[in-house]
Amino acid sequence: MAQTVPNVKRSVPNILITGTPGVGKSTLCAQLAEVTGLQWLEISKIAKDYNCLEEFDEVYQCPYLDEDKLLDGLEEVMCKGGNIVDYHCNELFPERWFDVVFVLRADNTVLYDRLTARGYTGKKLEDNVQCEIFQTILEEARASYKPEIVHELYSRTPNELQDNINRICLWIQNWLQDNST
Ligand code: DAT
Repeated sequence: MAQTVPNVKRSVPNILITGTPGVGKSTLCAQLAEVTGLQWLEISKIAKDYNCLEEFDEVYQCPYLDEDKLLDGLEEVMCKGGNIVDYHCNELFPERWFDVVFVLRADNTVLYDRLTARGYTGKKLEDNVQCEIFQTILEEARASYKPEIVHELYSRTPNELQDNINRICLWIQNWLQDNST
């Protein structure tokens, strides 16, 4: 079972960047970590490093995730704050971990091309494009976190990427001002 830990006030915020695979999470997180100095936690990689991946799902061509083990492994670092968490799902995380949630979006055609370029085919490609069409990840975020901390950001072009980084940096500045003692 994941630990239950009381919510401790952080001096630096935790940010969740979520969205359908291919919407541009890693691209944005890498640049955001560089400009802010916050720590980028790429959950897909961390799950591997913490040995949280179990047997392979042949249909979806990806391994099952041991969520409790992953969450336990992340608890300490998340309590300290200053993290940019990058993952395509969001409902598995404790709500108290995050000060803001950004859901990245892309048009279906843009996403289709990006995922095809990544080598996705068949059911995996179709399911991910449908996930974006039905805005599944946005709905999941709105159901899992206070709606006022959930923001939708389109990331279709390099200009939009830059705008999003500027917007998140501004959000961080405001948060730091509001939460300074
Ligand atoms: P994710 O981490 O959500 O799976 P990614 O960051 O790997 O997505 O991006 C998928 C591809 O799209 C990759 O080739 C980089 C490109 N990309 C990401 N954001 C973009 C943007 N705003 N404009 C143009 N291309 C972008």
